[in-house]
Parts: sequence; C-alpha cells; structure tokens
Amino acid sequence: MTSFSSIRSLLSAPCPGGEVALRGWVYRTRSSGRIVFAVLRDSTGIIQVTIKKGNLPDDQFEAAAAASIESSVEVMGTMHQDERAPGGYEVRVSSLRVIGTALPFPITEYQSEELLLDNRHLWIRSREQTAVMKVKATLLAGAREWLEENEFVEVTPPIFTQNACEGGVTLFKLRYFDRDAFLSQSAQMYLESLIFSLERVYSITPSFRAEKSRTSRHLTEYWHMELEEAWVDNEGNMRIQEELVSAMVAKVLRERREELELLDRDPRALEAVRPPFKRVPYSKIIDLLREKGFDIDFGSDLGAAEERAITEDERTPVFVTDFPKECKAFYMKENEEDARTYKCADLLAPHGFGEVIGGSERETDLGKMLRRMEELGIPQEPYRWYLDLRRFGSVPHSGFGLGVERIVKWVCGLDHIRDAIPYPRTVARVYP
Ligand code: NSS
Repeated sequence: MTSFSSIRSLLSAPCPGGEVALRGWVYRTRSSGRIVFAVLRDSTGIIQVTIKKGNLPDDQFEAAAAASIESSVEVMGTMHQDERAPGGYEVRVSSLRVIGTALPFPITEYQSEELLLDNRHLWIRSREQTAVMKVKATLLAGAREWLEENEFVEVTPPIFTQNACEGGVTLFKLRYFDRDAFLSQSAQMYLESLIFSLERVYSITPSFRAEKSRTSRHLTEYWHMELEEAWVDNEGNMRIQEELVSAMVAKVLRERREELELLDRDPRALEAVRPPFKRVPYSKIIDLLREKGFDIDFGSDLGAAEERAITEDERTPVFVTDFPKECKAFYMKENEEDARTYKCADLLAPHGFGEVIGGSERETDLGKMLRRMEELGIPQEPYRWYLDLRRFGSVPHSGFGLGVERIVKWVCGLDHIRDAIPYPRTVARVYP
C-alpha cells in the first residue's frame, strides 16, 4: 500500500531527489502544451507539482492536463528544489491519478459575498476559512487544557428548555409535542444547578438568539462556552476569565503562527494579552463616552459603537463592571454599595472588537430574586426548579458566557462574525 505524505511534512523536511506520494485537490493549474504546472492543497498546505509529457504514461498526462480546479488527485514523483515554487520545492510527477473530477468551480477570484454564502459548502475549502477553523480549534483546545488543569468538569446541559435565561426578546420558540419550548440562549441556569455537586463546571454548546438586526457580531446560532463556579465572587470570576482567555490566546500564538500570517493578523496585537486585565466601572465608562461626544446617560446599554470607542485605543481586553440593573438579567447579584447596579462584568476585546464575554455573580437571596422577577413581570412557574437552588444549600457563586465566534473574530482579526463559523446562521440565512 502506498503511504502518502502530508504537504507540510514534505516541505518541512524535504529530501531532494526522494520519491514521494501525496494526495489532495488541485488548487491552481496552468499548462503550456507539454507541461502542466499545478499547485495541490491538502489539509496542511500547498505544494507545486510539475507534470511533463513523457515523464508519465500519456493517458495520465492527458488526465492531468484536463484536471480542473478542485479535482482530487493522487500523485507520485520526486522532490526538487525550486526557488519559484511555494515552500521552495516542487514535485516532478511520475504518476498521477484523478480520483474525483470537479465541474467548473463556481467560485473564482472576485465574488460577491452573497455568492460566497450561497456556495458556503465549497467556499469553506478556501485557505482563509481553513486557517480560521484551525485557529478556532486551537482556541477551544487551549480552553479545555486550561479548564482541565484548573479542575473544571465538562457537563452537557439541555438545548430544549422552558427558561428564558437572557429575556424573551431573542427566544426561538418551538412546538415541543403538546407544549411550547425554546431553544437555549444560555446553559447558565443548568450549570448553576450542577455546581452543588461539582463546584466548578463548564459546557460548550450552541446557543440560539433570534437576533433580527443584521450586525457584524451577531449570529442566530453561536457556540457558547460557559463556566460556573461555587464559592467565587465577581472579582474571582474576572480572574478566571482573564486567565482562561490569556491561555487560549497563548496557545494560538504558540501553534498557529502560520495561520495568523495567512490571515494578515499581526501576532504582536495578541502578545500583550496577559492577566490582569483593566477593570473599569460602567459609571466611569459613561463619563468617558460623554467626553468622546456620545449622548449617553447612566442606564443605557452599550452598543457596538460605544464598545468600539471604549476599546479602540486599548491593547488588552477590558472589563466593564457594575452595570445598572436595567441593562442586565434578573439573576445577577445586587451591589451592596449601590443598589442601582449588579456585581457583573462584560469583557471587551481591544482594538475596537468589543464584547466577548458576559458574566456576573449570581443572586443567592431568594427574597431579592423573587422581588426582582415580580418587578420585571417574569412568571415564577417555569423557574420553580431554578428558584429551588436558593432553597437547598445555596452558596455564593459566579459564572460567565464566552462567545466562541466573538473570540475567533477578534483573534483572527475578522471584519464579520460569519467568517468565524463554517455555516453562519443569520436572520437572512439558513442555507446551506
Ligand atoms: O447574553 S450574554 O452576554 N450572557 C449570557 O448568556 C449569560 N447567561 C452567560 C453566563 O453567564 N453563563 O452572552 C454571553 C456571550 C456574549 O458576551 C457574546 O460573546 C456571546 O455570548 N453572544 C453572541 N455571540 C454571537 N452571536 C450572538 N447573537 C450572541 N449573543 C451573545
């Protein structure tokens, strides 16, 4: 059986004159009669292959000359140095087999965003998309390593739910047999129930938000990494966030330099990401925004424009703490010093990227929580089980939710969140 080498391994330890076998897809091709120059790609990189009439059986040469972009091929040949080839080496082909021919590829160099989205199943083969997916996988791996080291237990909360964790406005409602249910916006409440046995838990699940607005940072389905920690207050919660995010970024800097370069992302923009991150209370942020000319009052939530203004000159992420209650959800713990605000923090990524995490200490006082729910007109019935958590051995606890695609957007320096996920779901799109 032939053993095939990856393109990365061929280029990282090339042996000139050596026999090699590789397989992949035709990335580029041009022919000048008796010679075909093709560039092949596999999951690890690209390499030039030169196919010269006479060096391989004629039928194989004809097949190579006819092989269109994105056809899959198996190739054997020898390695030769060539300054002009990507990676400095090429393979001179002695045999070639087309495995799957490709129809004319619908994506060429300059295409509208709509056409690329309609052909997402093909566009995800692009080198940029491939690089983003690798960075994303490394961010997740970095998070899991850190979580493991810090004794967090991964749990698997439900997606069908009857709770509106983040309020009713963005819920996806569905028929669940003879009842109504929702797709989960957040695993938080279920994670809160799990700290009573496991103390430190996390989950990575899809979350769903019926976001009607078209923005460059909202998806209707996104991946949500959520942590919940017993015996931890809001300050401790921020310490966990800054360490976790720094560990994720550090792993990308160690392992994904090539991908960052391909994405034109300067790694120096990420090297400063180390704990501790700055903490600025919301009230100070309002002063700062007013100085910058924003017409904003205490009580208004921060939108993309405000977050951009807050972070455009920052080199590291910033926590905005102590939001007024009207901006946030009912489960947060009230501040003792200022009952207008909650013990909470959003983490904003630097250079204008904005919110990547929302978190808080949780209210443990049943009376306070019930009063807050009443003020907001939230029915108790669907939350009976959640309220029970305050009745059976409640402890101080905190947690947060990290938007995986938001982090990917920032770390990769993407303009739009849709490029942080292979199949973006937005108000305008559920196909393919
Ligand atoms: O609404 S959050 O701010 N907070 C929660 O859902 C908490 N219940 C999480 C928790 O404490 N366990 O959302 C958390 C993060 C937010 O900071 C964003 O990074 C991301 O989830 N997020 C989104 N990403 C992409 N698209 C949309 N629509 C979106 N909404 C939130």
